[in-house]
Parts: sequence; C-alpha cells; structure tokens
Amino acid sequence: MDLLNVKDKNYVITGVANNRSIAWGMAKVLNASGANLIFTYRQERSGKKLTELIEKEMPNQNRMFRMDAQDDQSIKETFDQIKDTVGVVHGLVHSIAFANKEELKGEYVDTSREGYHLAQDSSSYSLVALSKAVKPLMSEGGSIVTITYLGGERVVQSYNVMGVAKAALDASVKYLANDLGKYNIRVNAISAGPIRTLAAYGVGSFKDILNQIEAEAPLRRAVTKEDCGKTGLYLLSDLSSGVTGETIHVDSGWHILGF
Ligand code: 0WD
Repeated sequence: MDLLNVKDKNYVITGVANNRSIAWGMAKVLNASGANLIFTYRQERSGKKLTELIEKEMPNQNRMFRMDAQDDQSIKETFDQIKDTVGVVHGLVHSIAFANKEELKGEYVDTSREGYHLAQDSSSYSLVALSKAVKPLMSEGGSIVTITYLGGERVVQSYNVMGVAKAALDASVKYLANDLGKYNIRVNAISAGPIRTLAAYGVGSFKDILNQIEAEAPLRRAVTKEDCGKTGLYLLSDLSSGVTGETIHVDSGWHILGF
C-alpha cells in the first residue's frame, strides 16, 4: 500500500540557489519518492547551479522556469507555463526569503521603510501570491509548504526585519489554510533550525546560534536540509492528510527550551 501517494504527482519547488538550499533537500526526498518536480529559480546564477545539480543528481527532472516571486507578471507567466506542461499540480514548496544585509545586524528599531517592505514582499507576500497562482492548478487538492524560522515567534538577535516578515508568513499560513481548505488544499510551515546556506550567511548572529544549538539543543546537533526534506515529504504527502495551518519545528528541539 502506497501511504505517501506522491509517486508521479507534480510538485513545484522554488528557492534552490545551490546544493545547500533547503529547497534542494526537499527536492532530493521528493525525487527519491518518485514525484515529478518542476523547479523555479530567480537569478541566472541559481539557474546555472540548478541545471548542474539536476544533471548530476536527478537527470529525469528537467523542468525549470525562471520566476521572480515579487513580480506578478512573472508569476503568471510561470504558472501558465507550468499549466501547459503538467496541467495539474499537487504540491508547492515556497522556500523564498530576502532582506537587505544591513538590516540583519544592529537593532530592529533602525529598520528602514524600504527594507521593511522588501522583506515583507519577498519573504511573506510571496507565499500569498504563489498560493493564489497555484490554486487553480491544484484541482485534485494539494499541499503547500513554506519555510519559516523561530525568529518570527521570538526575538532572535540580528534577525530583526526578517523576524517580523516570518511572523507575517506564519499568520499567512493560518489564513491561507482556512481559505484553501475547502478545495482540499493544505498549507503548512516547517520552522527550520539554522542551516549553512547563502541566505543564512546574511544573518549577523548565524554562527553563534548554530554553535549554541550544537551544544545545547535536545538533539545536540544542527539540523540538515535532508531533515527538512523528510518533514517536507510528510507535509506534502498523504501521511499528513488531516494536517493544515500547522508549523512543525525541525530544529533539534531547540524551540522547547525556556532560556
Ligand atoms: O538557516 C537557514 N538557512 C534557515 C532558512 C532557517 C530557517 C528558515 N530558513 C528559510 C529562509 O528564510 C527561506 O525562507 O528557508 C528558506 C530558504 O532559505 P535557504 O535555503 O536558507 O536559502 P538560499 O539557499 O539562499 O535560497 C534562497 C533563495 C534565493 O536564491 P537566489 O540566489 O536565486 O535569489 O530564495 C529565493 C531564491 O531562489 N528567492 C526568490 N525566489 C524568487 N523570487 C526571491 C524572489 N523574489 N527572493 C529570494
């Protein structure tokens, strides 16, 4: 009996910048489970990396489209192409965030209006925009998964404007889950612990947080993109058929600690 029900189903994966990206961890697990993947990337640089990665690790998955999640026209064109290519989409991985590097050090009180809007638009509104675009393609029901961080629930040093964007993202997961549940579309989040990726290097306190997790988190280790991928598979598959509006912490248990 196939409990997962992801084999030959179509999954859109955003946010693979390179082989360290959390989205690549999700792609690897889904690919190993027999899913069809459709990748989107923003920068040419990421497109090149993605092409190399796909050729090397999963040459059967050769569908990729350029998409800027801050541009409605680009989103429309991409999802029109996805519709023409596969017709139906069963899952979407939203693994997208951006903030100005200078806003990820110092104090939150110094956040600029422009930097605030940029973080919200790229990291939070993008989930709303992509959910809207994928909804008509999820005609057989579906699952949407985003990646959030503890810094949206609590103050994490230097996370600043991105923490506030993640708080908005977390609230969006719940509102979207409520709107889309009637179409059998589920919306959930993975709250990932720190993982060495391009995006993470922008966060001023990243190394300190990582060291602290390795020393003090219940599992005494940092999590990997594969850890996130496995929880992603749960959320994107039939195993989580009754779960929506939920945030699962994949952080070695760090979030339960009370200090
Ligand atoms: O420790 C970490 N790495 C954690 C990351 C801990 C907890 C959460 N996260 C979150 C991030 O905030 C983000 O939401 O996970 C998500 C993925 O982050 P990542 O895997 O750490 O980051 P990275 O490998 O740098 O990929 C980020 C990608 C961008 O790469 P390029 O170089 O192509 O811009 O985010 C995407 C993009 O692929 N991205 C966008 N994609 C489309 N449109 C946009 C955009 N406007 N902005 C960023």
